[in-house]
Amino acid sequence: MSQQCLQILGLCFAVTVAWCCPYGWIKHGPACYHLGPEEESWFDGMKMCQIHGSVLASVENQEEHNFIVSLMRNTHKSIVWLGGSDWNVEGSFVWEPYGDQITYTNFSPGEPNDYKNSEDCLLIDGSSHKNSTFTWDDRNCQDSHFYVCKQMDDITGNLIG
Ligand SMILES: [Ca+2]
Ligand SMILES: [Ca+2]
Repeated sequence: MSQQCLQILGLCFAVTVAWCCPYGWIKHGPACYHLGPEEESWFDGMKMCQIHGSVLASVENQEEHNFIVSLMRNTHKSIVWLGGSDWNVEGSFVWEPYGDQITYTNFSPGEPNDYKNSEDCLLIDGSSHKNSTFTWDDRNCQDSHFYVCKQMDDITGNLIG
């Protein structure tokens, strides 16, 4: 199925069943993704995503994980925040802000470990510290890292020209 789209005068016109992502965002499956250009705390990363009509990314399966890792590699970002947190109930990670259950995980061995009882936010770590494995870790939400926003096709998908 073709996934081309036309952008004319700022309006999107879908060709076949596709839609347009905002400029600077990358379409993959039923969502658009954007890597934040600056390092932020998990909270500020979530806020920045929300300003742009999205949330910190959830990861539903291995294929989506691999896609986000490819974004990280292409932009030379070794660590990015995801939308997962166990801030609400320690040890029970959900996808914020909706509280969706996490069904797929890709944690590093020994993670999540809630180190010093202070780690409540999820990230993908592809740094040499984790042997460039691009696996998940819980970290202190106040730490500053790049982050990945995800915008679902809730509204734009219906704007067929
Ligand atoms: Ca925790
Ligand atoms: Ca940890």
